[in-house]
Amino acid sequence: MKADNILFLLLVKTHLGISNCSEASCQCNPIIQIGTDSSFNTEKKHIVTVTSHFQAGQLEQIYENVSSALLDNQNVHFQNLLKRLDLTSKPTDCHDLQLMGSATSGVYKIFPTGTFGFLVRCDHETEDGGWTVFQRRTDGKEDFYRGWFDYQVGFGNLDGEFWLGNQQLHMITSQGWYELRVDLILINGSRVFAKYNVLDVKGIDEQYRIFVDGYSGTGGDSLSIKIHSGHKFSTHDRDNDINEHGNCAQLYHGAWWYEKCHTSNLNGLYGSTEYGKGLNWHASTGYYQSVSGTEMKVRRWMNKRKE
Ligand SMILES: [Ca+2]
Repeated sequence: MKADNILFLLLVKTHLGISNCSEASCQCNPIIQIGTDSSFNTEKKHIVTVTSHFQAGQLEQIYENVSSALLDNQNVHFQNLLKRLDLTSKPTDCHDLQLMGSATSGVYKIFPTGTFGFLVRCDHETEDGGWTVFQRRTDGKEDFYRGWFDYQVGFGNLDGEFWLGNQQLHMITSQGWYELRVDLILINGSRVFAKYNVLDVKGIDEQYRIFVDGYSGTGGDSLSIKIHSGHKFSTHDRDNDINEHGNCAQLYHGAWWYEKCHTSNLNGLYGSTEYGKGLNWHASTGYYQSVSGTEMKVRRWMNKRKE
């Protein structure tokens, strides 16, 4: 029921209303009379007048019907509004938080599907924001030479250096289609980045195997080539690489999706200039330089769930 119709009926009640029509003179059905009124025909045009007569009871019924329709209609609107403003709905990642109005980078709790929620760092500044950060190196204070369990559940300080956790990364990126951004600060202070499509970050049963493709950016591609994409995660105490002669995580003091072994090693030894052991992003640093800062982050670009 449109508002102007309701208004019309209310006007009918008020102005034509019940007083024009007694029980004795009215018929059961409303009478609508259409005619012309020559007394106002000053411009030689026909003026059409419409008069109607309702029984009092009919009009009351119409009024009640309109009122209840209005209430039902408003109730639906109200329910829809509540859904949109549902204060109990929970953000599943930093992109959700951004949609809910969060505009400041910092630490927030998110509730990816299938989890009870956990704290993450959100980057709402880089490239329109909405990024959920899962790795950060800033000063070398945190020990990144850790074992499988630490990398699985995460470690460090979300306001400083940290690894969010392979399981958390898996739970976040399983919710839809994500892009991955790697931000790097080179030792000369310049900043470069690399972006990929995240095709998949598998779960524990596949040792958090990662699949990325579609490089773009300024730092060069040191992740998507076959050396990393499609490989399992390895730590010094879990050798999942395909290097038959050792454990890449031990050889290069890191934890990563090694093949045999790497073109990037961002969980390596901070500041190291030893071959392959530092925070290498080969396309930007080669194997003898570290970057001085890193952030790795994901952002959902489509809600569609993976099959
Ligand atoms: Ca090996």
